[in-house]
Amino acid sequence: MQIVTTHKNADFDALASAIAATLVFPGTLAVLPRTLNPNVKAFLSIHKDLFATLSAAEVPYEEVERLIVVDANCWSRLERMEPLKGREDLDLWVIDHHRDGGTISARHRVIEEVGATTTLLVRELRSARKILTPMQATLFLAGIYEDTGNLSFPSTRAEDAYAAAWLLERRADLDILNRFLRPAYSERHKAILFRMLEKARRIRVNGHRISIPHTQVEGQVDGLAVVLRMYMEILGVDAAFGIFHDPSARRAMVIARSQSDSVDVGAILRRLGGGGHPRAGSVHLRDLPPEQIERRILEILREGGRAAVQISDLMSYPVWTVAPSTRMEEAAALLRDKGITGIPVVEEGRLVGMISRRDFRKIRKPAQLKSPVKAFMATEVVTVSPAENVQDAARLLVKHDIGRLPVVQEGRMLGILTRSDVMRYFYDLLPD
Ligand SMILES: [Mn+2]
Repeated sequence: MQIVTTHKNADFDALASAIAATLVFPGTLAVLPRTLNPNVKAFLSIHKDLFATLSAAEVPYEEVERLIVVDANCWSRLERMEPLKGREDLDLWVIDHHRDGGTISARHRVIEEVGATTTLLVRELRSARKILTPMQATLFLAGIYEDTGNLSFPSTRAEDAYAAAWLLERRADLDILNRFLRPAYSERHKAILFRMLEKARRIRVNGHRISIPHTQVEGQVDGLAVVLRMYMEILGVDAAFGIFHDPSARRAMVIARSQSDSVDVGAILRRLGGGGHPRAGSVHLRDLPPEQIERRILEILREGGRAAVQISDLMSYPVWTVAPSTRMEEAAALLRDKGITGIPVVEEGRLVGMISRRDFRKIRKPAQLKSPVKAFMATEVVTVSPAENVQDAARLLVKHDIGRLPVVQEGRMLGILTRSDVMRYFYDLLPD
């Protein structure tokens, strides 16, 4: 007997990979965990008859010769597979798109960093020229779209897009797909979100804006990831770790989402025994009060140190400066010759103002070109410290609609961070 299984709380990538594996390995039965994400549950309630699936409780372990694990590489994330763990004669396969944190040592490992595990299986189906029904194509496309955020997450690879194109050629139905991929958001979710927002708190850790809300939930509530994502977006934090705890059952679930490259929530929750990828992760915990979970998350975040790239790595220096007594016409010549739009005004090494092209609009008569820059300069200058993180600096540029930020430490100007320096950071064009 050959079986394929996937992680608990199966999402579309998990379900699609499992079903695709039954086509890649003919004669294989899909064993689905009892806990499914609500979208998948809704999809299966209508399409179940089209797949031959088995529940974990029905598996005759002695008869299993081959186990294929898809979209997971940890025993703890599988349901009821312990009896197969450590069986030497088992033909064990792992097909996954997350490189680290694996605890299954399989003879056959297909682990590649693509956006969705389904992409790896679609590659096999394509090269074997398998014929898909439109319904299969739709399910596989849902798997790829869900895990890549419709091909928009940074984890997306070109191959995910090729696989998606191939599935569209095989008549994947976007109407059906959109209906099931729409996040389930109910009155109950709304009530939970409101409770979270009432107590919302932002904290700063190593320059990142983080929120770790604690919320009591009774019994099983599906789809909390949707609530957490909305919470993160409303608060405008880089990452949120939602601790949903049920005191009567003494258990808690942590769901984390990140919208910053420098906070890898999957790696953080792996340290707590969970899993995920840089932008999304989760973990189930028992007998740990929420305060203690929060403390643990904060510890791990702090150990992570600063964001890899700091402003001091990006800023330009030395910087052209003028003195407060410099005449406006000289400043104008400097702006023109150097092709820049603003110059810091410095007195004895201290930043006292900024003179930019805009300030020249205040000049009414030619004689004013002989005046010192201090008569026209802006004295309220927005600055950053060299250890600040680049994302925050980018927010300042946008918020104040300025093109450059002097980098200042203890009143001394060290350099200047321009809009193009920030662009180089976002497009990964860093100097070696
Ligand atoms: Mn996946």
